[in-house]
Amino acid sequence: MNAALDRAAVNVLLANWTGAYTVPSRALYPHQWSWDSAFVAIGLRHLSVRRAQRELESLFGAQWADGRVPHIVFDRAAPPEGYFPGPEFWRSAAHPASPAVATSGLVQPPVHALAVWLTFRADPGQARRRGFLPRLYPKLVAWHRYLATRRGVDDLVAIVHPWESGMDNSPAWDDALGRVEPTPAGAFRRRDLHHVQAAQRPTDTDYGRYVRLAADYRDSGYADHLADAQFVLLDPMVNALYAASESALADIAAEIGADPRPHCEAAARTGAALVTRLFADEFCHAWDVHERRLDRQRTVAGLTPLVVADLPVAPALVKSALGEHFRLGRTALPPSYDLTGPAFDPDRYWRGPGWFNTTWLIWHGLTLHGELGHADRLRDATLTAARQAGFREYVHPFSGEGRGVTDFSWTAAVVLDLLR
Ligand code: 2M8
Repeated sequence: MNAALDRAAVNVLLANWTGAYTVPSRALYPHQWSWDSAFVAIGLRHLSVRRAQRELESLFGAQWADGRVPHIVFDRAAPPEGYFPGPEFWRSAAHPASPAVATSGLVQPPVHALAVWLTFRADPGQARRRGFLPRLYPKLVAWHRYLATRRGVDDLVAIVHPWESGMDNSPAWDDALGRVEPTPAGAFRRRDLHHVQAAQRPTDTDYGRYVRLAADYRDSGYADHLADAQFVLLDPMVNALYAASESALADIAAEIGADPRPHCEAAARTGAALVTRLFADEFCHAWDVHERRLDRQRTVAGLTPLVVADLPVAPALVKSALGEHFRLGRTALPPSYDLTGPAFDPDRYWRGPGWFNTTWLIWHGLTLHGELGHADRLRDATLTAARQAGFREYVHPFSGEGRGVTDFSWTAAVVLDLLR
């Protein structure tokens, strides 16, 4: 049974490989996405460590001179009408810090150093021969320096657009987005609805606000003046991955003979700030920097700080995962949003469906904190969900029925990682 699932996961990763990286989906996402590539590498390393390394190297090949790793790297050969917003919207070439290839100017959650470390660990000898870590380490350091300096707020990292959270239409952004005047729907053409039913995607009003925020950021010269930006949020998942990636950077530094201490200290500072600033009601929430308050809604992002080592509130997060809001072990996959929350929608994207990458993060965190029974059950449930639905983008959290696109890369990748 597992052999068939393994073969099917490998086939998805092979089919979505372009020669230099893996597209998330041939249909809906025909370019390279930043955090998708990190999850993909975590799976690909079991198939070909060379390819997993290449996946990450391709992404960092598009790093900006200011250290930012763009959330999309565009494939010149892909038809321009395939995805909105495309290169003509982002106009990265006009920016002095941009790379030779066209990219977006936003970022995504910094899971990369963790992916680089896990890729190294799959075959340390081969990675050493290729000089994989010495090549990636300075790029990862520059990436984290961008986040800490240009996006830093009191030892945490801010996002300036919902797309930067990876959880685009999460209800945690509703309040802040409500203050943004949407660009009229007639002023742009969505392409996503050619591939997925509207009921499983963000609304037109959401898109109008995404477009407004992205255009304003672009027109500021991607300047990161947080005081002037409309949407400035501290997201628990972005910061959990930043802390976990600083820990991975410490391991990488030690391996290549650099000083791990600054990374250990940064991981500890961010871990502590996650607790003091974002933890309330036994859960981690998003903080609105302008409004100076927590959004008390619960999303799966609030469980992902489990990936942070030595997190003092880990037992409380495990308890919250098992409780009525997420019912860990009693759903097909952990829902992306509170099952009892007012905005819960089991079909609509990041407002309820279960996702495989966030499930992998919870599994990884449970393992890290020694919760092996819960971790094993979650692994089994994830494999069952993939067997039943295939490698779908997301699933209905109760029935496990597939939603979004099929043959989705990170789904195949994290399933492969759980199988091997
Ligand atoms: C989704 O986001 C993109 C915008 O970046 C979109 O909807 O067009 C999100 O699920 C995001 O987390 C993911 O990285 C991306 C590609 O899979 O798709």
